[in-house]
Amino acid sequence: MFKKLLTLALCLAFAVTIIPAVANAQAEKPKIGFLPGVVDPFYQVMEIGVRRAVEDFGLGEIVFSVADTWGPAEQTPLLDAMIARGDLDYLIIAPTDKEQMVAPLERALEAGIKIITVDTFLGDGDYVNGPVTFPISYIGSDNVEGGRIAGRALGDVLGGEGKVYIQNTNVGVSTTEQRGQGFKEAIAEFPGMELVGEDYNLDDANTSVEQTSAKLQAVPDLGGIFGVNVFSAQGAGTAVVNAGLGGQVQVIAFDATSFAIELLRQGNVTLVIAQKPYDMGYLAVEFAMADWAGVTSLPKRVTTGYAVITAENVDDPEIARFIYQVPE
Ligand code: T6T
Repeated sequence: MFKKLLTLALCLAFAVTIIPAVANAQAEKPKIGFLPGVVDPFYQVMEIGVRRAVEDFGLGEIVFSVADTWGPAEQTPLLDAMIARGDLDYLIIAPTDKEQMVAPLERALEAGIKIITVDTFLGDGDYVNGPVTFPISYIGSDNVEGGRIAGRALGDVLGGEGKVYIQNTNVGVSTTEQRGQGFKEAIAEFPGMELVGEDYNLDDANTSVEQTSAKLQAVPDLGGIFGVNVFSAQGAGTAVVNAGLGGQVQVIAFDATSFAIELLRQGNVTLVIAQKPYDMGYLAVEFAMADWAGVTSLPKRVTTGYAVITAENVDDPEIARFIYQVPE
């Protein structure tokens, strides 16, 4: 009898002391903010990944904010508003400029918010030995390699000869800058190919159409164009179609929007390079959760890979799953 009573008393004591502690630990979940670069299908798919992870981890809520146009002048006030809330533990962000977003993000860090960068990076992207090391990790594509894929594809389809042109976005954007760099490296492997220009459309599809149309007029024997992101590829493709040069001037489109895929199916785009924004978003939340749980050996760099989409493989489900599907 005495033994039974003792066991019961011990069980009660356990329940009183341990169970509330466990319940408390479960209640204490981190609050995560998500601040992508701009409103576009690439980041919309990333948001789907973020929200799915938030649901899977039972986090309930995410603090979300995004600018309508690209740039640090647009992104910084949104970041400051997130800092001012005073309740965020982590921020998943695609910095819109590799230098200009450093100081604003240092302010976030000082306010106790840990940073994970997705898609784009700060400094030189090397968070171990580079000039900026405070983010937990940089999760995104290998953009130099992405540019090389585009350059080699254009070189191959043009038989190693011809004039090519780059539609780029803004100076200082880590990703698109690296894509331009990789493209130039690949083009240099073909002695018969010549880069006849690179324009910056400020991430605006209309500007991209105007610039590409002007280039098509100025260089009547232009062989191919590399559009380095959603808006650049959209503008380049549209200008080529408007000029009646579809299929004649080869377009390599970065980012697998439904628009780019449509142009691919029509024969107006040669190749579409899909990134994996869903993975970037999901993994970033996972990293925040791991850090919150005390994991200290998270990799400072995660590359998420590509799917290269052509007219031949676009209907293969293993490839088609990487087309950016966003709700209408
Ligand atoms: O290409 C993506 C992204 O990777 C880049 O950093 C900015 O442009 C996009 O968001 C597409 O618009």
